[in-house]
Amino acid sequence: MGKFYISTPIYYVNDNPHLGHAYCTILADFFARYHRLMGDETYFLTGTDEHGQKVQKTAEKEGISPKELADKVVVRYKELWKKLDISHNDFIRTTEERHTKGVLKILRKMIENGDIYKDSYEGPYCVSCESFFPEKDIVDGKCPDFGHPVTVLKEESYFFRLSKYQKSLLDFYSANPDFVLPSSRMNEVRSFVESGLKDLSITRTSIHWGINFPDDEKHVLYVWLDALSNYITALGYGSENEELYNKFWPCDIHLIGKDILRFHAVYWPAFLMSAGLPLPKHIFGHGWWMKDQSKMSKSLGNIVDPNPFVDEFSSDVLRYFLLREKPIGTDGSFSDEGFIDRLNADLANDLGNLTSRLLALLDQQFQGRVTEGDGSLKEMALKQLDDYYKAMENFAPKEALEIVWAFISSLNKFLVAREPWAKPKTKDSETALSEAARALRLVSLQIAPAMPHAAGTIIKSLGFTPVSFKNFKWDDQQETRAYRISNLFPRVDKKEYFKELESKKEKAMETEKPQEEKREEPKTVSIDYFRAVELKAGKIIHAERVPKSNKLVKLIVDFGTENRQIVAGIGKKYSPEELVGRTCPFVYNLEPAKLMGVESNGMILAGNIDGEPVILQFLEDVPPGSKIT
Ligand code: ME8
Repeated sequence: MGKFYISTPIYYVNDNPHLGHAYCTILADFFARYHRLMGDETYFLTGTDEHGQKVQKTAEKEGISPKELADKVVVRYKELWKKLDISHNDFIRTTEERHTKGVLKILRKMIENGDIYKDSYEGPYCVSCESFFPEKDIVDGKCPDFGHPVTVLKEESYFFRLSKYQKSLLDFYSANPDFVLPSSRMNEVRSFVESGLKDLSITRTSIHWGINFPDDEKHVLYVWLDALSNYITALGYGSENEELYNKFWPCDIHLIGKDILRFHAVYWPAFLMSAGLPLPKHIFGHGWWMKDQSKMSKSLGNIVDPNPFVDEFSSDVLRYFLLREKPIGTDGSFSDEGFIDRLNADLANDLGNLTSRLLALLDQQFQGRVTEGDGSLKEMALKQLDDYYKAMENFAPKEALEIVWAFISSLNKFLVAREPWAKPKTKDSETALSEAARALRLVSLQIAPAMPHAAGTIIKSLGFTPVSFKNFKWDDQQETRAYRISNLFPRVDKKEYFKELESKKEKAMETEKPQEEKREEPKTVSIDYFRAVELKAGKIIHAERVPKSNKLVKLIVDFGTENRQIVAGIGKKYSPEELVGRTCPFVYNLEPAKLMGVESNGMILAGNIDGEPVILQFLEDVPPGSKIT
């Protein structure tokens, strides 16, 4: 029996889970379920990344402690994973005692190896990426990965001798060319390491929310050493019982988004080398789900919440869509329309119809009796199963499901050719239906990693006892009794669906009134009263009209340390194109509100000429984020 250990990233708790997080976790679940069905002893780990500046800052904004924030958000992750039938073996939180213990053990080993030293660091730092970047990579004051604004940071810091590991890393990549997958990403990583590695700052004195550096408590561990260690601390590394660690480490695959590849393919192996621990076998950097041409992110206001899709259609449907719609390595665009089309074509039509038609014919003609069939589909079935195995071993879910769907289409053709409905209760009809039932049993096994519920229902309704890939045999269970079920995936009327969606949105808009509270303002205000209003310069980096409104424009505004979404009522006077690139004054600490269903986090200042808004601008260039006092 083999062993298989797979992990997802641990997700930040400064934000609610969205479709991107769901995607990575579903992918990992898909592979974990497959390996369990292959008979491998499988360990599937997920969890949350709860320390660091992002969490500290969000908590401050919400007026709660970072731990309170983590406790609140972690529940949303756990609930979503339950809803999505995620079968993880463990869920690690970096605020757990077991994690701290393990991190300190790794750090101790790195110190013993002479790889940690104290110095001070000054350089461009991106708060969003929690990362310093080399000066040469900064363009227009923006980080090279995402274009977030960077600030110069100087502080005393402990460093890790990453530079010492440049050659060992390159040797390791040469010996393990499939360490990073897809292989195109291996080249990216190799070139990054070849271009030279600088030592890595691993502590902060400016952050308080994290694991303290031993014997120097003003230093807190920088989030990546803390976070990456979760992959072994969850297995008990550093505890009294390292049994799981000894059994499952090294990990077979760290599944991550391509955004965090460098941390996993360069820093993590170097940390492990320094601590004298084995390296993971593969790092897989999957592509992103995009919405409106951009990666989903809260600051761009384009995130998709997976919950309504599960509530309306089931977790099986969402899982199938995400796994099947785009290749794992590349980016894909999410649309409601694409979702419904996929559901109707693949699930309602192909699989749903095949299942209900076959079960109905078996019931009508043979009271559900399934016999041995005539073996006419066996060769094709086993050939496609072989191809499916290959796709799964290559971490290619879309391709694996395409193979199954090509088989489903052959089964539909097989029934059309044999026409069991035209010769009821004959021997030929019986063998054709029984043969198709055996093939559908195999289909249900092959879709089980993607759609555990549908797979279970199909196998049960065919009267077969569930098997795994390991003990699957085409000809076993010679006779069974099937029963009818209603269509597993009812067809969705697209027109009706979108009509209903629109009316739901309209209703939601009606209940969220624009913020037009009428308050008695005092005639004069004290300076303290005025100071309570935080005004800042912000640069508009994106603008688009709010659908169905000729007045409202959705802006993405750069405030130096973060981008914010702000809705402004200036759309009658200004087109979005005219607004992009301008730096204007904004009220920065206005209570968040929703305008026509769109979240707004601040307010642009504007004058008023004959009832028309006119925006204000500075006479000189003012950096985004400058305070206005
Ligand atoms: O980076 N499409 O956490 P995170 C697809 N805590 N996947 C997406 C996505 C999108 N639009 N957006 C996010 C962190 N993801 C660190 C990780 S690991 C030791 C520490 C997925 O909450 C993708 O897998 O920002 C990405 O790597 C992960 O969420 C980042 O989650």
